[in-house]
Amino acid sequence: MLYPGIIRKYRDDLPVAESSIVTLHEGNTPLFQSIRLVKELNLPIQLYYKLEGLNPTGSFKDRGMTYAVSKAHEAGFRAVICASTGNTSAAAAAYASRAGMLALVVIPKGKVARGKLAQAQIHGAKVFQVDGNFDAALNVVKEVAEHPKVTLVNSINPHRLMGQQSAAFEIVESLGDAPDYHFIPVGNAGNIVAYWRGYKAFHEKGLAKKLPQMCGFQAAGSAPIVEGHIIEHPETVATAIRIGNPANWKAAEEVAIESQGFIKAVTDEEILSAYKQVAQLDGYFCEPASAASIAGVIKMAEQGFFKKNASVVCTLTGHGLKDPDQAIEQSPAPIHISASSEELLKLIKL
Ligand code: AN7
Repeated sequence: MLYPGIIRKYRDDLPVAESSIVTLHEGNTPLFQSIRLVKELNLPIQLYYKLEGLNPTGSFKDRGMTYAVSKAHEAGFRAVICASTGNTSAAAAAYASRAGMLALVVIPKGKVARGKLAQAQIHGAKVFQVDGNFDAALNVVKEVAEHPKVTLVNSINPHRLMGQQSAAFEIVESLGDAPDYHFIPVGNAGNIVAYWRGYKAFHEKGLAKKLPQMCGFQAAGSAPIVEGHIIEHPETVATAIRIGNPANWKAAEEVAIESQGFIKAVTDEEILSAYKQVAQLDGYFCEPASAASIAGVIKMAEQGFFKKNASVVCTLTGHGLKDPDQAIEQSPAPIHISASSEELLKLIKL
């Protein structure tokens, strides 16, 4: 049978008229077990990556966007609008094109990874850039969304988080239960809230016996929740989570408390190190923001945090190809040789 996307898979949780469903068959992403990274770093855990970069537009945003755009289509809106550090705009543009709607996108100038901008553009979104960060862009779109033909598809839109819960459902289906710990990057803090709601919903239905501790990670230069105040000028190489005033701040703090987890920070150095390690040891290329979750696992393991053999899921939120410039910057330049095998063989040790 053709996999139908999350709305048709979880029909009771995501109500919308059948004729309004806008899907790119998102979801059903693999849960992929770390073999070499856990071994090399001596991590005493069963570590799984939820590969959200394998969604149709290359990030977890597709789960929320299929539902938000379907509901917008059902309600008869002409256009969707979002502010974005990149992935939301890529997903909004793709789903709007599928729905025959207009996507309006407002981004912080110069701070959106190239792959994401390319996606918004090729799907035909109208892309605007502002001098200022994500938070400034969000203020603009909130005002435009007051227009009767336009609706907001940032994660303030409750349909987004309802769709994103589906990732937690899938994890429980894959493992047969919730994991002991769930590690996740935090930007606007919507995803951590969505996962928790998803785990709780399956727990209440008796489909999961336990609930995970939710462990969120912000980038140290953009860590308003950790520092307890708005960051006026957030900075981090992980541009996806370069957010100084998260939309779901309060709700995320409640999740950390209720799940007996926490929200902490990892430095750009730790993020980039994890980014390279998962690519070079486990063969998976995620974007820098996604690696914040793995950096968090490594950091907590160093502090002896985990009980032995605990199951840990890390959400790898977006594909590495989203941000090719960062990958190239983190790697040695290609070695120039004359077109000869001899010269190549002289330069390597086998
Ligand atoms: C790869 O696209 O906010 O904590 O505008 O793209 O739910 O915000 C992206 C966020 C993590 C943080 N990883 O998730 C946007 C945007 C990646 C992301 C996050 C984002 P939230």
